[in-house]
Amino acid sequence: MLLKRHFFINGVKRNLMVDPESSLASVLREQLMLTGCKIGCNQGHCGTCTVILNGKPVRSCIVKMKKVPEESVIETVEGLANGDELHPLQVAWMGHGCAQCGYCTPGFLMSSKALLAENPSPTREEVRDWFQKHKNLCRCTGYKPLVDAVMDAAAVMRGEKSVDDLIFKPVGNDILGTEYVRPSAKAKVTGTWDYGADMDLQMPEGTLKLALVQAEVSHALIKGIDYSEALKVPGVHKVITAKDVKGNNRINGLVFFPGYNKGDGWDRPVLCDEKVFQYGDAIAVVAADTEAIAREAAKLVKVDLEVLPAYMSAPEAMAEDAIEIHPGTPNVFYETKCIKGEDTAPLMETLPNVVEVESYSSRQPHLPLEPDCGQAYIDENGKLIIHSKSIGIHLHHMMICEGIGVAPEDCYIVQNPTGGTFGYKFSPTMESILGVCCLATGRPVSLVYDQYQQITYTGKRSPAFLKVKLGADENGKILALEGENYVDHGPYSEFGDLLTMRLSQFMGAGYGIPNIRNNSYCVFTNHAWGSAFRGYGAPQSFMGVDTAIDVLADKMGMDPFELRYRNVYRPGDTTPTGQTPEVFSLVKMMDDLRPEWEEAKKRVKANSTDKVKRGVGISVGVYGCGLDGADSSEAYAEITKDGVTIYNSWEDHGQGADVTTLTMAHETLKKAGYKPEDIKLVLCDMEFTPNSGPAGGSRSNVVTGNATRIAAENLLKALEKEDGTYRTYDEQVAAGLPTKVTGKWVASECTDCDGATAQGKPFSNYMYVLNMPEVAVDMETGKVTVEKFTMSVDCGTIINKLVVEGQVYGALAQGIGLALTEDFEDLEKHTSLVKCGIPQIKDVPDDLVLHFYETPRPEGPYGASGIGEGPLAAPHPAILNAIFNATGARITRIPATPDVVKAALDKLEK
Ligand code: MCN
Ligand code: FES
Repeated sequence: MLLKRHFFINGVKRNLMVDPESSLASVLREQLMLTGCKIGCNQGHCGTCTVILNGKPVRSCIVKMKKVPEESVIETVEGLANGDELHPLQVAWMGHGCAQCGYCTPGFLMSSKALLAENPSPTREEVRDWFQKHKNLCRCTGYKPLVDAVMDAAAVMRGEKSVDDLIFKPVGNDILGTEYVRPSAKAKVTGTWDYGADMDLQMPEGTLKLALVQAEVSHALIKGIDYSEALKVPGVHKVITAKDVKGNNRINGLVFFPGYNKGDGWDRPVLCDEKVFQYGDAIAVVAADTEAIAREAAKLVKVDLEVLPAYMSAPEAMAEDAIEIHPGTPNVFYETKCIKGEDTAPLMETLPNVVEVESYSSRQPHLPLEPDCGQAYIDENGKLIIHSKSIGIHLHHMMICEGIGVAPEDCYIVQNPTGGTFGYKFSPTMESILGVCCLATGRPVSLVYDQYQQITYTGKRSPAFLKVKLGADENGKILALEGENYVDHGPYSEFGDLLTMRLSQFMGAGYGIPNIRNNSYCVFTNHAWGSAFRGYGAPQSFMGVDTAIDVLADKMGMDPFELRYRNVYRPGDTTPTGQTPEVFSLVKMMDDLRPEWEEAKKRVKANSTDKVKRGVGISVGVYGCGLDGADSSEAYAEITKDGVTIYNSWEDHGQGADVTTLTMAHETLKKAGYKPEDIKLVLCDMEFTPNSGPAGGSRSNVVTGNATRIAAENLLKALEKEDGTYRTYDEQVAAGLPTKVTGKWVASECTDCDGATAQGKPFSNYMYVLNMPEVAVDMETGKVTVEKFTMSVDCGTIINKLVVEGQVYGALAQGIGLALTEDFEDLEKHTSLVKCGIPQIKDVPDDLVLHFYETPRPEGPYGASGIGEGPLAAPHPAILNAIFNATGARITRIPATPDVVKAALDKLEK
């Protein structure tokens, strides 16, 4: 049955025939191709699909068409601008850098429009209340810039500001360090930035839509797969299993420390053949004419399993009777020892102040609002082209070609516009499945996860069980650190050794501790596979050490700020790996922050009551920029008739690779008079762009930034005339000189860490951070609210101010989530964005204070370091330390949910 309906959509009367049971979102997207309406959760939790229906904001994914009255007025982001004239909200969104990945942007814009129609002069708190009530989530921005944008747009609409005031405009020809708006911003605020699920709808006829047949147990032997019933479903083209895979059906997990890693890296199947290793594992794929048919048919595939014991944590997998998850490789498959300075055991005996603390860092889920998705096809040259959210297109190419059975020269990966990854897309799962299915069917294929699959079947932050012992002299100088740590990496070794090495590199980082003996182990389990997550190893390390430092301060009766101050890096100190830090900025940062710390201590005390106690905490955060050792990157610069084109593969999660590629090139090219608008970008398509390495490890600003700068420099060298002026394109061609050049940069001062001692110079640049949250603890319920967060950050020269501020706010919000709410532990409970504890606007304070330091870095492009991960290294121990300051209860595990805090408070009373 269908309904005949007339709606006014963005001011135009449309006649439609609709299924009464389908959602407004699907009609807008699939029948009208108004794909500015994004699907995040399809459950009404996230607000990405917000449109205005008869004047009210609605989450269109949960509005059934039978409930949409005839002659309804529907407004979507596509109708927000007035022709070429953007709405003040759109301009404000661009001007405040609100569209990072941009996936939440259309929903927020429509929600804001409805708010301002109802209340033209809202207070900041009213804006926050509105977004909370209407369930608008953002994972990238920390929300504060969004409130700034609404306030500014409202002022414009009231006639108090000009729309021109909202956007930065360069003075002269300088954009470095400014709020220059990213090139992708306009498409993001107008709903025309097409993500993978939008491309899915645009794929031509003949494209097969894929659905996974996934394991519903965590560990099992596969005895047989019967897909005969699925094949009978009309519209099903093929069911693909491991037998159809042309290659070795394994993803190369890459062994970074051969000789120390007991596995060979080839433990992860593309499609399970012999075993299921974790819940959600892909056993088969149904390829059909539509996604709905593929999903229905997938339910009919029967898998005969012999269920094995499932080890859902490192201790369980290490039990004496535990069987090997990968037969032939021990469950504890990698160990790294950090051996720095003297033996710590005798030292600990003599030191007057010794503490030992056990703690647990959780399995944090990434929770991007855009579920994973991608497409694959054979192009006109017979090449396999894979489009996905990959944040390492060349890296993934190296990891998957052999497994899917394609010659490396016959395959290219392209990054689609991406709605956030936070690191999970360092793992090339989707890419290999797409490749296999395209080769097996000979047809274009497209696969779009729903949010449940995104949550349950993508990698997670690897939890760690940490034991840290610190020994300090009578003045509080920490002279010895000992650690024993177990990382639960799930069933796939992929990057597990590298992650565990990070614990050697960052346990004790920021503090000049001369003697370290720290053992860290990586363990296979049957819980979710460990994938990269912003901070990668640092949140685990600082959970252990910065909690222990607070315990030490308490034991010594010393102010925790002062204890840290006495220990932060000073000239002569070295990192845990024995490297000399490239700059020493922490002392100055602490000197500057001290008056605010003293003020905060007074404030929280004055505002505490018996019912709500308040406290302030402090931690130091440090993270490195780069892949270990001599990391490198490449970019191209080409002069054209219209200007200069820059090519690199700086993958954009949403962090802003476009605007900073532009700025890196422009800062050099401006010498020849080029303006930002003369520079064209070609990014992240292996067919055209060189290997710039993955956008992980906060490396790109330094490594790809340098490569881009050098490409621009090399182009100017190639164009320079004897009189110091530069040839035009026509002159260059006429002179028979090259028009396209390469820029390559290598972190040549760096060395890999030694496998036996972890000593080395792994990173050319670091980020330095101080975290100072103020919390309120409800003594009855145990609920903790972060009321204010002050953060000092040294990221070297700021390349783009909007981007850097956005990175810090966003990471800070994720840090609050990490500390208090976010988890993926219970496979039955942690199944949606909300149930996984994603911070909503009211969970993040509006009172966020940032102090930037721009200590120039000798190895950074124009003096810059990185920023992406530093602010997520250690906000969580600072929050736990603030809870202690408020209540005297010491929490040593995250997330500190109300029940965890309440239990600690109850223990205190006893
Ligand atoms: N930047 C700058 N000036 C500096 C330092 C950095 O303008 N002094 C800019 C860079 O040009 C870049 C951004 O800040 O646009 C982050 O730079 P960098 O630290 O080099 O990190 P990458 O570009 O390599 O990005 C990856 C990093 C990581 S590892 C994760 S995970 C991450 C992140 O950045 N995931 C993100 N930021 C994210 N932001 C969003 N919105 N979504 C994600 O998924
Ligand atoms: Fe809001 Fe990415 S910009 S989710």
